[in-house]
Amino acid sequence: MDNTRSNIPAISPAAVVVTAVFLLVSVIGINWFTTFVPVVLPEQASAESKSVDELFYILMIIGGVVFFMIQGMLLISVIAFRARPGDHSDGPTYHGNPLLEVIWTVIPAMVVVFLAVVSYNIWTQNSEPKASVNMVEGQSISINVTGARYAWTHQYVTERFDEAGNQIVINSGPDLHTFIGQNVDLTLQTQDVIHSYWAPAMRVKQDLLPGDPAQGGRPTQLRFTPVRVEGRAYPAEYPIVCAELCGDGHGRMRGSVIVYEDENQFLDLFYEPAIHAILNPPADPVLRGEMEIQNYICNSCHILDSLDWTATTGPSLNGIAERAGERVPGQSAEEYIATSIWNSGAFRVPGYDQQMAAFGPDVVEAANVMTPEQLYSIVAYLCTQGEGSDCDMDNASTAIPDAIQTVFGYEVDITFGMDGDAGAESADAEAEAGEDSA
Ligand code: HEC
Ligand SMILES: [Cu+2]
Repeated sequence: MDNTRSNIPAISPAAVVVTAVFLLVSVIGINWFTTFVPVVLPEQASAESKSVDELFYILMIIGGVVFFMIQGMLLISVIAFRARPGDHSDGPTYHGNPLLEVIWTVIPAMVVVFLAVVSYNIWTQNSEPKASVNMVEGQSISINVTGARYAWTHQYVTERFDEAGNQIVINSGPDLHTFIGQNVDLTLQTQDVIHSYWAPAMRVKQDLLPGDPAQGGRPTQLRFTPVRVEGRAYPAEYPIVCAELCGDGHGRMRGSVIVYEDENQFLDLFYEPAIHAILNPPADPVLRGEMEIQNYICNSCHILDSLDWTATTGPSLNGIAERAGERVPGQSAEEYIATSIWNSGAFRVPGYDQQMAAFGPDVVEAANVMTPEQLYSIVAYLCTQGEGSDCDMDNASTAIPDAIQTVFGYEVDITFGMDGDAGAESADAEAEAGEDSA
C-alpha cells in the first residue's frame, strides 16, 4: 500500500508563496482591524482592565490571522481549482501527508497551550484576594450584592453602630459606590436563578449561583480596583448589567458603578449622608416609608415610577392608592395595603401568581423582617401613590395604625421610638452629627 502515498504532489513553491502572502496580508489586515478595538471597548476604568484588553488583542490577532488565511485560501482554491468545461472526472485522490498533518496539529496545539497559560495568569492575577479590601475610614467593611429577578441591590455592612448597638447597614439599591484605588471585594448572592454581575468598564464579570435558599444562595466573590480615567469628571458612572439570561425582565436588570475621586468625596457625597439618614430617619411616616421601602427587594417585582422601579413579576404599584379601597369588599385601603405586604396570600390580584415573599415581624429571612412601625410607614408611603387616595391621609397617624391593629393585632409606635429617653438620645445624636458635618 506504500505506493498510494506516492501520488501526493510535493508542496509546490507556488503554494508556499501564496500561503506566505496570505499570512502577511492577514497580519497587516488584523493589525489595522485592532485599531478599531478601543472604539468598540468601553473605557479602562479598573486596574484589571489593561491585562484583560491585552488578552483580547492577542486573541483577536491570532483568531484574525487564522480567519483571513483560511478564508483567503478557500477563495483562491475555489477559483484556481474549479471544474473546467467538459471535465467530468473525479479529480485526483490524495492520501495523507504526515509532515503536513504534524504541522497542522502541532501549531494549533501550541497556540491553545499558549492561550491557556496567558489566560490563566491574567485570571489568577485579577481575581486574587487583596490584603485590604473595601477600606472605609481605615476599616474593612462588607459589601454584599443581591441579584433577584430583575434587580440588583447593594448593601454596605458598616463598622458603625446605632444607639441600640445594631450594626448600620446602608442599602444603595442598584448602585455600587466606590472610589479610585479602593480594592472592591463584593460578595454576590442570588435569591432565585443564576444571574451574572457584569461591569464592562471594569472588565469583570461573575455569576451568582443558587444554593441553599435559606442562605440566599451560594456566595461568590468579585474583585476589582477602580482607577482614574483621564478626561472623566468625578463622580463617574459606569453601567452594571446582568449577563445571564434570567427571564423576561433580564434586559432591565441594570445598575451603576459610581466611582468617586477619592475616599473623602465618597464619604461626603455617599457614606456619611446615608448613615446620617439611617440614624435620623424622618418623623413623617410618608417620608420615612419612602426610605424604608427601598430597604426591601420590592423593586425586584414591582413597577413604581416614583422610585424608577421597572420589574413586572407583580402588579404595578403606580396608582395603588386609587385602587386599594376597592380591591376587597369591606376592607379599607389601609387594611388592604397592609395585608398585601404582610399576608400577600390573602388576596390574589387577578392575572398574577402568588409569588410575593413573606414580609413580617417574625419571618425567617432576615432581609424580609418588617416591624409594625416599618409597615406603618410603607403603607403611608404607598397611600400617596396615585392621583387621589382611598386612604384617610388627613388622619394617617391613626387610620394606618388602627388598620394594622385590626388586621394583625399589633400596636404601632407612631413616634418611631422618638419620645421619652430614646427621643432625647436621638436628638443628641442629631446634634452631634450636625457638628460633625459642620
Ligand atoms: C417576588 C416578587 C415580589 C416581591 C419581592 C414583592 N412583591 Fe408585592 N406582589 C407580587 C405579586 C406577584 C403580587 C400579586 C399577587 C398577589 O396579590 O398575591 C403582589 C402584590 C402586591 C400588592 C398588591 C397590589 C395590588 O395592585 O393590589 C402590594 C401593595 C405589594 N405587592 C407591595 C409590595 C411591597 C411593599 C413589597 C416589598 C416590601 C413587595 N410587594 C415585594 C410580587 C412581589
Ligand atoms: Cu439576571
